[in-house]
Amino acid sequence: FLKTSASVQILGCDFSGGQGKAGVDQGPSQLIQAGLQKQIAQLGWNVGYEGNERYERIVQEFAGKDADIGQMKNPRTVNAVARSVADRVEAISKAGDLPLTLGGDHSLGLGTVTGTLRSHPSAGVIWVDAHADINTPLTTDSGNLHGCPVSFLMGLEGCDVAPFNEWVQPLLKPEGIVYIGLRDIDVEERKILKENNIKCFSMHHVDKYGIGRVVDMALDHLNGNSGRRDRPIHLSFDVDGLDPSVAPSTGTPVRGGLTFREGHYICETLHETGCLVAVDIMEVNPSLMEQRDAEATVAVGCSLARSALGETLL
Ligand code: B3U
Ligand code: MN
Ligand code: MN
Repeated sequence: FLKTSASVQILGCDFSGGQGKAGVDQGPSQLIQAGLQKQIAQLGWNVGYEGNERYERIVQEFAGKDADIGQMKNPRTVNAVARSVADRVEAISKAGDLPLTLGGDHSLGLGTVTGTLRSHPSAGVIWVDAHADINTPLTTDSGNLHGCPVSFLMGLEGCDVAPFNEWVQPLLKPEGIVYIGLRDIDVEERKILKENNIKCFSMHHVDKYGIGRVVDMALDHLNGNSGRRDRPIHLSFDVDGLDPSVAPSTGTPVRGGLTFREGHYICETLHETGCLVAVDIMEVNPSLMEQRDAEATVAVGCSLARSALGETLL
């Protein structure tokens, strides 16, 4: 497998229903306003952009009629948005373009990764995050679905629930995902990660081995002992994986995160593999913190995306 796409399609997902804080739905428009589309064009890509009208319609359709199902909050809205995102990412990817999805909260990851795996069934996922987002409807305390997308992607116990079971397939195997940056994991999530033998590089491992070896080991894990590094890769980057001093404007900041360079190094190295088939930049919430912090967070979201698309390679 070798990526040949010369076009990026930006998918702006102004969506906040997977968690409780308003404003994360302003992330995509702020990233675009900061000039992301032009910046990517300057790297030599053809760039398209599609906005949020489709998702706004879905949010309005369910407004006031989306009661909890079990613990799950806004289940119908999250379900319909993720389903729509999956269809778009799949279509973009099958057309040979690279989908760059801007969030919005990380429940969108259910859609983006599903879309990628429908197009590239063998793709592996690198999930950069302070959190594992692997709660199930049975284990979640918060009920926020941005804490659950990975368990739905794997079809873990408790995920076979309406309305998600109308379309979600267990396309992701536990060996098909690697985490980088973890430092805030719930007790039940820890059990799930252990039981399924899921590869996790927490901040402890980043400290211990350095980011260079961590990314190397992550790629080795996804590519097995084939000796080749040709597995298609989906990068799902939650900006709360970064330290709050670098990305302060996000819904659930956790101290002790990745530095500016560590975050960018991940993106650069994945670009260098030539195997990146999809990128998500998630959980930018410009309404949190002061304007200065919001601008810094938007700027770092843009530069992570540029790094994943080859900016720093000469
Ligand atoms: N694990 C907690 C907290 C959390 C997950 N993802 C974020 N926060 N951003 C939960 O709510 O499931
Ligand atoms: Mn996340
Ligand atoms: Mn997170």
